[in-house]
Amino acid sequence: MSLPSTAPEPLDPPTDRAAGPAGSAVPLPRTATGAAAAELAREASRSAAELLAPPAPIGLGDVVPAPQQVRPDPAADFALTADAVIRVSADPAALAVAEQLAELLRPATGYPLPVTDTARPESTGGIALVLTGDEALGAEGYRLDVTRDGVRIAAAAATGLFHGVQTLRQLLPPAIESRTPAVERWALPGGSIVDRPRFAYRGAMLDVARHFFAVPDVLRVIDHLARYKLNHLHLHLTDDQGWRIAVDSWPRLATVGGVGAVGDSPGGHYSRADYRRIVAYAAERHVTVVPEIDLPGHTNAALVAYPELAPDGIAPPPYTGTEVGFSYVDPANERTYDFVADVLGELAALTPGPLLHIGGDEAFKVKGAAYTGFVERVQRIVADTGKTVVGWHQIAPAAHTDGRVLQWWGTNGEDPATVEAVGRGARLILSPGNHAYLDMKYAPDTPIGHDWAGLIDVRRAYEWDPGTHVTGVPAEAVLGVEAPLWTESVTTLADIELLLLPRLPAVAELGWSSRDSHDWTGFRERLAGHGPRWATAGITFHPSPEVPWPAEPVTPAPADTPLIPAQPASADNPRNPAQPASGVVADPL
Ligand code: TNX
Repeated sequence: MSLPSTAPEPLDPPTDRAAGPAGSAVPLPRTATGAAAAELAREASRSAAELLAPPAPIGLGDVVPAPQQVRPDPAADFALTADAVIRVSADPAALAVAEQLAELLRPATGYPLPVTDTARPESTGGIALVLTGDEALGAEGYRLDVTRDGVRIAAAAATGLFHGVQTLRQLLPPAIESRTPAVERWALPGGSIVDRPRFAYRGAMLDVARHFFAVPDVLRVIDHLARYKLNHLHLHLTDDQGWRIAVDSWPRLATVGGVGAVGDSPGGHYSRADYRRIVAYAAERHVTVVPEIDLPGHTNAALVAYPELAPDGIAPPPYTGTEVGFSYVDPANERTYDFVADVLGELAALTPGPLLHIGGDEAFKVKGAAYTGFVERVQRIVADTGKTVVGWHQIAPAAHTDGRVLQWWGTNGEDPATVEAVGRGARLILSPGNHAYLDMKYAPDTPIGHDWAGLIDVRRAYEWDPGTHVTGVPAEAVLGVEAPLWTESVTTLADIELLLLPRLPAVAELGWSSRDSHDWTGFRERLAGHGPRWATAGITFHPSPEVPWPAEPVTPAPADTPLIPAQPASADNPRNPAQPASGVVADPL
């Protein structure tokens, strides 16, 4: 999905949602004879197209994350033509998805694709998005049927329709990602898909504290999540180097604590309006924002702004390095809890999602009972806001509270404290540092990133099972997966994308697809088809030699865009001589 600020206006936007065929401002004829003639003409053009047309170039199963059930029917390919219409159930949320679909398809096809909401949406001659009472699909599942006559996506809820639209997008040729009309046969492979996720929580984290990223960058990350059916964006809003969210009751947190970043990079913070915009943009894409205020450690920026929270009451200097574990708010000072209650209260009020993340990691200087006592009080404060608490798995020893969620970031799958907390009712989000940390380098020569948890190539990002990863934690206790992106070495949107892609789709597949579909060879082949899509959309990615990217040419990058260093072709990837997407950088947002 394009950002509103940069998306080109649809070509010839229909003024009337029931307007006529492409290029025509004339409504479809309403008489029976006229309608029959139009249908005849449509059938004739379809038959002619089929006589000349090769089969759809994409296979029905070539989707990431892998759908649960795929039944191809090669005789049922559908060609989207200029007169296609989108019909949708009469429901505001479903209608919004239909409009998003139209906005997705209009730039590249140049078709008007009028959207009509109706009590009984039909797919004939276009695409139907239908809300059904099919509870078997769950809140996020969908069914997609492609026949010669049209495409139908059915779901129990608008979220399922939205995910179905992401699948449909991947079944069209990569040129669908073009922001200007492309010459292409817009064929979809015939057959049906029935799909629903394995885990309810599928997310990524962006650290906006080490380096600050402006709102358009965050919106763009949300687009990437939505494309792969990820449904949570965790924002790491505070750390030693910067406080990134305005808090009315403690204004210096943002105005003083937000000025710096790692090195001499500029800081910044989100106003309440900025944050609301992020949350709303995410919600439109069926993504829930999970805000994190990291406590009691990782708080140097807060102490610079409010020294009264420091154990010695003295303001530390602003911190621009990358060490961890040295700062903390004073757990023995009542004022600390006023601060926590005010900050979390304001953030809860701004956040429609149910989760509030309190950090809890690497508080090396707050030990034992002081640490667990602090976490327990903060957990109660979160509960008082009506939200459910999430914390890094270090909070495991604290008492259980309703719904408590731990985020596992260990590297060896063993932690008795976590297992014990799960035994007391905690659920787990899996972010193993040595598989899911997107700030780890792919290879020794990756220009940015860390390697403290090892190198994480695409295969390593893919080859683990969230359901069995932590010894002693049953799959039922696993809420899902999240890929964190820490940003000590990440300074631009292109950096973010380089580390995200192509590993984010690997994590997305672990979160969405059933375990029996897990298959590295199949995954890397399906993933390969996304290189041309990203390149066409101007999205940077790492052209990993593990992935058999197609060698066909892609839309060239604008002349002034920096390129990511080319990866050598390798024996592992003989089909990669063409460097399909040597890091095309997006339009400035
Ligand atoms: C560990 S993982 C951290 C972060 C760093 C990250 C760098 C975790 C909860 N804490 O503070 O940014 O490593 O990879």
